[in-house]
Amino acid sequence: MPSEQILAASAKHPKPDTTFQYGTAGFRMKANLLDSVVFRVGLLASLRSRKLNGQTIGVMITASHNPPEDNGIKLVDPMGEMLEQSWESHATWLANSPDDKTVVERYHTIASELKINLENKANVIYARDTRASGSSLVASLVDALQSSGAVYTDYKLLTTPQLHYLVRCINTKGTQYEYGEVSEKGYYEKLADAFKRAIKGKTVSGAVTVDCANGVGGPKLREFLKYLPTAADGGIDIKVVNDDVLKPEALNMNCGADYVKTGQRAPPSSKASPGDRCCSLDGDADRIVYYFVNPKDNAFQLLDGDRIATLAASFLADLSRQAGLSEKLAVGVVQTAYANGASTHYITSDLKLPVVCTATGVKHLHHAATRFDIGVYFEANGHGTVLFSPKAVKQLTYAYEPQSPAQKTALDTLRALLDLINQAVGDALSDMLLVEVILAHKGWGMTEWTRTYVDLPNRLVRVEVRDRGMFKVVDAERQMEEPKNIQSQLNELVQKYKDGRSFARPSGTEDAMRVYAEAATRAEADQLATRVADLVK
Ligand code: 16G
Ligand code: ZN
Repeated sequence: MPSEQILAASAKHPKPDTTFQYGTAGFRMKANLLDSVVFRVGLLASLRSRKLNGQTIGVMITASHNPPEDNGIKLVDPMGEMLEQSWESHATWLANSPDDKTVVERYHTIASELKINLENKANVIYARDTRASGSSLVASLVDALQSSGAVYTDYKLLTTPQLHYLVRCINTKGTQYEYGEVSEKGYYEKLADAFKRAIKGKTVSGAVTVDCANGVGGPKLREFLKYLPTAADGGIDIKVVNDDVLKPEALNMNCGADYVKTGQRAPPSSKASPGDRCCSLDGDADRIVYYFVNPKDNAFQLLDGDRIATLAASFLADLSRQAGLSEKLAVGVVQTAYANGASTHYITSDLKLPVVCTATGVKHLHHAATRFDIGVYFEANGHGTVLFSPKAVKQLTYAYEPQSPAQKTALDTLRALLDLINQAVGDALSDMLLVEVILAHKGWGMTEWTRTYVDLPNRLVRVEVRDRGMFKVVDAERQMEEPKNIQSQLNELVQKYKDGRSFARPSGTEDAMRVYAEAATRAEADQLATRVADLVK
């Protein structure tokens, strides 16, 4: 009987005295607290697959840019998207069951409330990043999958986006939406082939140095290089740095996308010369930021998610115009309130494209991007991708007949990008190749890319508060509804600053408030941030 098996297996994974919550990116915390959570998420993965008639569900064990001693777990839905939001509360409920008996009871309650046929097959695949705690957490997961009778496959070490890719490939196999071959090799081959088609006839100037945060992106990028043509073969030269995965304590330490974005500086280990094109991935390779040292003034210049979004949007809108498709396909950009005001202004005023603002967290942006035919979404921190609607896919792949050789060329590039860009989730390796392709097409270096607009000085501060639960934010986190009096005071403050803008929101991953402020000068942005922080303290 599965119930007895689940009960017995659960007893091996006792819950510590902690309250868990499935947050913006699943459960994430110190790895030594996660054993019971992983077991219970495994049970939920079985339920989710059964609910969806045996479609394959993904489980990723990673804590992304967090320190090495942390870990985390998140579920991937059949098309490679994040777990449907309504299921997050089931995950939280199951994870907080006080004892094993309650685990089994709640497992059955979820099944009966959601009308899940427990006789259905359950299929689950999983992978992990390079953290030392990963393999023991995988053992807890396997206990859950076995005791709940799921069929499962261990994909060992993968980047988060690679797992999302595999889930999508499995569930689309044999349909008209077949996404790719179900293997890690299939991922490299698909992207490498798309890259070759996208870069055809163009030259990537100089090498790009990729900081892999000493995470799983390192070995995966090295493997990927075997499939990518080098510059001598009309491709790209990629220098891999910070790819030491044998020293677990090196993960995300003084390197990686989060280090670079938060500190606005290159990793101290960087040997790049002024002008060199560099980028950094995070620990599970779903985030990327670019940067370089400007040879003119030796100043560090960051090109974050906003820059990648604007670059991609301008290129895709140009291509769709050149292909003769601009009437048919609506191009738009999705950002969060953290997007630099200058980038939003550039998209609306210069590119003349619509911008939608959503709450923080990939799932919100992803969802909003599906409303465009070509929806570009990026968080400023470098999480993002471009989504093509079913209508766009149809036009690009067979319905549309180009009317001239120029239209055909643009259409071919769009088709290549459709394959190059990970449609399941933001993917640092795919995003990097996208940026490289666009720079090559535009004939741009980092200086030209930087010149598109000037970032407004900004400041982000973390504020410790007694209870962040008392803050209620609305309008894509830009307005504070509760406590009642704060927003009007915030508005008054903001009015005093030229180009001032500010908001405060409770963090979804830490017990703190975050305050963002921007203004015409550095000093004013700092001052505004401090004043707003005082308001919420
Ligand atoms: C999570 C989100 C990330 C977001 C961050 C905000 C995903 C996969 N990850 O890491 O996109 O930027 O949370 O953190 O959605 P915060 O709520 O603590 O500011
Ligand atoms: Zn990540």
